[in-house]
Amino acid sequence: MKIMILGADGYLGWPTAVDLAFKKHKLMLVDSYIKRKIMTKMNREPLVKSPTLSTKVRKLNKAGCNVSMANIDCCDFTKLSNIFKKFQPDAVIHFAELPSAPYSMIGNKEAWSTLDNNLHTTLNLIWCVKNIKTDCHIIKLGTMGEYGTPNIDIEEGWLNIKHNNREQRFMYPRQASSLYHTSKIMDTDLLWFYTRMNKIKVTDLMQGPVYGIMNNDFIEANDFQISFAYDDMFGTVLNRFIVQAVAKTPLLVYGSGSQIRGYINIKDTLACISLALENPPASGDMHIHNQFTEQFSVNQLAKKVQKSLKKIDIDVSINKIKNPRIESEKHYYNAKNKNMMNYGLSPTFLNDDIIISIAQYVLKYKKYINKKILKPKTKWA
Ligand code: USQ
Repeated sequence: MKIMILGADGYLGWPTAVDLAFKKHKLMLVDSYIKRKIMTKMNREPLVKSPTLSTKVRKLNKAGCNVSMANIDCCDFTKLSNIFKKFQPDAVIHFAELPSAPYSMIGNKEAWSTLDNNLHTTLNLIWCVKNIKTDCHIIKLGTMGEYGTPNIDIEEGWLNIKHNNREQRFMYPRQASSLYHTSKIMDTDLLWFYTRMNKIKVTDLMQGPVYGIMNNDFIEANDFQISFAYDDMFGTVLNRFIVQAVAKTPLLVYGSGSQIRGYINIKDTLACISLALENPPASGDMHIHNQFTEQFSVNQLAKKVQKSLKKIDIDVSINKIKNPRIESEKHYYNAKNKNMMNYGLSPTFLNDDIIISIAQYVLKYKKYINKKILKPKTKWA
């Protein structure tokens, strides 16, 4: 297939590019490096720096892949549509969004940059598809956080409502607890609007917090490491706990630690993206899949990390600190995740070996850990 990846430089974009390049798809990688620039400006570098896409793409092509790249901002409609027109993709995987809840809550400027970037990139992509190639499949990385923590089971995207003896299928109610997550609700709404109006094909992958690293010969041989963030803005909780343990600092549990989320290993993220590519919706239809494999509370995650890392002589304590976020801590949480399993996903479950293998990766780069960026600095209120 001819596949465009928007946001191909990031934690998920780069591994996806490597995975699909070696599956012999023809790729066009797009990135403006906005996240790199923000991370550098805020002194929150990922654990290991990776070269920019041009160097990496050259090596991919030397290894027999068929990959091009464009360093453009998807917020620029003219530039995006020119590339889209030339490449004529069969599918576009859209990661080109600012992904940080804490960043979006710093102040007005950060709120606007999150909203502006995320809605602009999504709307421009939709316009490329509807004007240039309507049968192109849009795969957008959504987030489980769009649903929030409702007091009823979380279905996969849709809910049948019976009201005064009449029935209708609606989008499952969304109620997020950060501006970032709210921006994702808004772009979902844009996609659904144009699916109805212009008969485009959309898959929305409602993903939970991702953890882990990608073990890949090409990445390791060339030292093209993934963008593994562990800081308070861009790091997800399990990756942060493992870095905190390796740095011999306590695991920072926000609030009571009873918050429950659905988690996924990055290997399964890649598998889900391939499954989404293989199972496109019909024109005028929108698939929504909940993309996580297991539910944990933050306390359970912290205890798992503590117990597993004891096996490699890392002793770590757990610190409950005042929650910098405004989020429900004690809540019902039961989210469905059957769609991907029905497509054939065989889930990777979190166990001691996986936690130890991530810790061993972090240990290799221990000297780069910046302890100053571990504690949360953004308060929601
Ligand atoms: N948490 C801690 N300690 C930490 C960091 C987080 O206790 O050091 C807690 C948070 O309070 C929260 C939970 O862990 O209850 C998850 O936090 P997170 O930072 O791992 O995840 P979140 O901010 O929700 O965002 C991340 C990604 C985002 C993605 C989302 C999926 O940054 O791009 O959309 O996970 S989800 O959470 O399902 O919405």
